[in-house]
Amino acid sequence: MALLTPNDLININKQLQEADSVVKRVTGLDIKGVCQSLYGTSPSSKKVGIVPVTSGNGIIGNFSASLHVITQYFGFDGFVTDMPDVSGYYEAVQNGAEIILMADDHTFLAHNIKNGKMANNQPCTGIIYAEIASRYLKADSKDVLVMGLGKVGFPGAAQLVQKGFRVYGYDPDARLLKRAVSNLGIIPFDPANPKKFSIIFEATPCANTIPEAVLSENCVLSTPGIPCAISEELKNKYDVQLVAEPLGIGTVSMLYSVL
Ligand code: NAI
Ligand code: PYL
Ligand code: MG
Repeated sequence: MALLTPNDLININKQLQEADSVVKRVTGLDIKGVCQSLYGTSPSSKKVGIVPVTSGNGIIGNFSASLHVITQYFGFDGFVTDMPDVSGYYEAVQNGAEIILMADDHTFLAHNIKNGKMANNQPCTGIIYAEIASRYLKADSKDVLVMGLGKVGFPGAAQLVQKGFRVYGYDPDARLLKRAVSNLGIIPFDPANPKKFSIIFEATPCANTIPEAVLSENCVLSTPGIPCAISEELKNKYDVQLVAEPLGIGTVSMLYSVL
């Protein structure tokens, strides 16, 4: 998995506010509203223990602090433990945490220890970014382009198929493209034979993955992918509604999914 850097997380509160205002413009709902509608849950100030994890590449500067900001932003009662790892988990539970948030290099989980529900960041991120894209108020058709069909992109594509969209998908990994075609019934997208879309969902770890030929004026590009899928120049040229944020949207999707 591509790991975040401390730089990605600078001023997460401002990044969240900006993302929230784009989501409102695109869908008519704020991020909380999308989560409520998606999961049918709403938070009642749940206590969330955030446990730093030192294994593998270790602690990412700003990661736990950003999760703290994110929990507060969305109305949860978050706290970061003083100790990391097993001692941190123990500390979180001792201090009344109802939900645990913790991540190593492979898995970022939310575990509601009261009701037993558990969420993984990758599918929860794919599902909410796809859901936001699917709610675009000015969409001109039910056609959606999905770029990247990996651990985030596949569940996002599944969400769009389930909602009745005509999903075109592309991944340079032929195995993953084949899996999405046979399991989800998506239409393989051929970059050499492009068409325009008003809704695009992207989930890759690469920059500039969106060819100019697929962009329609004022299209929505909903993308958790880091780095960003589109250049500033193309974004401005087509007046793209860009939903992109490094951690908070995926995290709140996890939290709502375990309530
Ligand atoms: P993954 O490695 O499972 O999937 C990425 C897929 O993108 C691969 O299958 C790869 O073949 C494909 N790909 C590469 N270049 C492409 C191109 N030009 N066009 C189409 N597909 C292309 O990675 P995963 O876990 O799905 O993560 C995707 C991205 O999302 C990463 O950058 C990750 O850091 C980011 N992410 C962001 C989150 C957020 O909250 N913003 C949360 C979780 C992940
Ligand atoms: C959750 C993000 C989204 C993109 N990549 C994922 C990532 O960076 N995962 C690693 C998280 C490690 C956190 C570290 C800490 O500070 O506790 N162990
Ligand atoms: Mg996010």
